[in-house]
Amino acid sequence: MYPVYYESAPRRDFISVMVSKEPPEPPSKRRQSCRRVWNRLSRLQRTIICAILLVGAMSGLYIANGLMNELPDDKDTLSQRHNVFPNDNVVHVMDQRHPDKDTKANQRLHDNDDKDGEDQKLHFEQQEREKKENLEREEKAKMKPKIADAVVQPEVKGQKESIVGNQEEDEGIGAAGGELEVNEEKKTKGQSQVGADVQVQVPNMEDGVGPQNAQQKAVVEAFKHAWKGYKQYAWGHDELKPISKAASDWFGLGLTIIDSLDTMWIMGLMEEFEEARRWVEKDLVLKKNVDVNLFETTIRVLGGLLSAFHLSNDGLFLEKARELGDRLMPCFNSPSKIPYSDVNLDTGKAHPPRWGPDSTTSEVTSIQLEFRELSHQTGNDKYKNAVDEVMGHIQSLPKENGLIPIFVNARSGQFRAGATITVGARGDSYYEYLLKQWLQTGKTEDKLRDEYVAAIEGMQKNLVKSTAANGLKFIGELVRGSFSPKMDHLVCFLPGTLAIGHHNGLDASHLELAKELAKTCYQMYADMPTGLSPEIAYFNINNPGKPDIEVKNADTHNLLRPETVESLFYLYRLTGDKQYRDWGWKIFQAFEKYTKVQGGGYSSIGSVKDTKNPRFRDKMESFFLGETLKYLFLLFSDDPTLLSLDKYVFNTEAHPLPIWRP
Ligand code: DMJ
Repeated sequence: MYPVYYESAPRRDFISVMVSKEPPEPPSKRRQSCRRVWNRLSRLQRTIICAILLVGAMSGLYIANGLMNELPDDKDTLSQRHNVFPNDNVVHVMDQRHPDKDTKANQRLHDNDDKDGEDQKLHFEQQEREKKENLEREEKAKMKPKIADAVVQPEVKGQKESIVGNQEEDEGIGAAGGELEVNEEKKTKGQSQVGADVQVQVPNMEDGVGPQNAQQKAVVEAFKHAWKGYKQYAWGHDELKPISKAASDWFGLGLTIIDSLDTMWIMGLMEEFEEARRWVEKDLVLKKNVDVNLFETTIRVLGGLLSAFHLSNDGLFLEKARELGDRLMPCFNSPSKIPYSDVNLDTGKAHPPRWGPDSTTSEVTSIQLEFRELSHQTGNDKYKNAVDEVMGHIQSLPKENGLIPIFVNARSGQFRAGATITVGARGDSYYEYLLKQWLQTGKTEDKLRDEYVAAIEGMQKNLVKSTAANGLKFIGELVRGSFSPKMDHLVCFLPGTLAIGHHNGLDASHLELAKELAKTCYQMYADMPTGLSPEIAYFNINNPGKPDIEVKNADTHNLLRPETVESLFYLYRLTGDKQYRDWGWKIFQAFEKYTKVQGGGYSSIGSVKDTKNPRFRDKMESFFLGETLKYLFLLFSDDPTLLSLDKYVFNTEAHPLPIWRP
């Protein structure tokens, strides 16, 4: 009876019965009774018991062996990660970008501690499957990553080490009294490996990158048309003159190519991207005897290179960004540390603008995102320190209701007394970068947020008014202390910025103002016969019998600017209201109708009021490809993870830079 019971009962039950329900017999007595039971068994019964015990022992050995083979795999996974990034700093940077990767791996290992043998086996089998699937996914991703993945999880292959170089050596570049001293030997050392072993990731057209619908396709066609003209007539120059089918240069840095890099990436135009990359590698010469504007070069070229680096994971772009950063650094060697507006890229001589003594306030306060990101990527704090010092100084100056005059002197460090206060030209991106710097560092620098909030309150109080006829809200200016109902198209960036601020926890009144201003900005297009906005509009605040918007003859031009479609993108992304898309589509169609040039390119026009003769100005600004078409493409995207606004902050030239994790 007993043996039958022992055999058929589960082993664990047997043990628990023996231990918990019956008092144990003394060992000698128990051994004797076992022997008696054994002797009473027939030979057949003994053989069966022996066979069962043998099979049991072999199964035990087999399971134990399986466990030994499985356990080291997780360790391998961890050590592989460390082999890929042997440098401590690199691991740290990568961890910031993969905040949950290690946590998940650790959780898996920790979970295993709680499992019994059978569960463990199942668990390990599942892990095996997962590992295989992951490997397959990684292989696929190498070929066709989602844009969101490609940019959030760049696998830096070696370039970090070569970029970081030697900090002391770096200090020699661009230091000393505004003169640029480039030690070629040292630079070569730092550059040697960069771009050599580059694996450019290819975005996936079906997977969130590239056009997904008819409207996006139309925008991509527009980009291709613009690119065709540029490539044919202006390749390597700053801009295309689409009417005369010629090129024009401002700094001689191939502005259109660099401004377009990330747009091409996002649109999935990989052939064009590769071609542009080759130009950057072979033909972009930064040691050039040319005076460049610090702000324009920073937002277009430095921003464009950094963003291209993030999207493609190609160290060439970071190396070029670093060299450019070094060549711009002499601007900061001013008595007040407010940077000079211009610098010669070869000699390093920095100076105020040719047309006046002062730097522009929005210019010196809208280079921070790019220089800070350069420090973040290179590990060299000098870039960040320089621009943070500028911000610190501007923060220390007295302001009226958080609003700033548009000029500041690089020698005295003081605002120009009586200078205009505006959210348009020369003031605009100061406000934009207050918010975006706060976002860039993961909302850690609350002083910047507070200054932004104070500035928006200052605008509400002093600059926001409504038209008499239809109550259109707009933002005017203070000229020598008096209100002027003038608004630049440039101000139309503000609705987008306000919407991002609200998305990040700022007051609901910000979103309300954003919606009102976006309506006004769209009206600046819709009210014009061509459907395109003038550069500047005046608003009628006194006479209800007069139209809301008046355009002076000198202001009727349209430069293909992005600000309105930029705001429409943010508002659509953050509210889901399709009206913003409809407005954007109408604006796009007007660009197509009145600015497209046969044979290739788009041109700014002289009059948005004249449908018969809009007067081509023969200029295609680089920001048309870098910003306007990019924001239109993003506006028509249904995928909120495409350059997620929780992961990226766009610089003022529409180049996405990653938000750091605190
Ligand atoms: C661009 O260079 C940037 O958007 C800048 O902030 C303002 N001007 C142009 C676009 O209009």
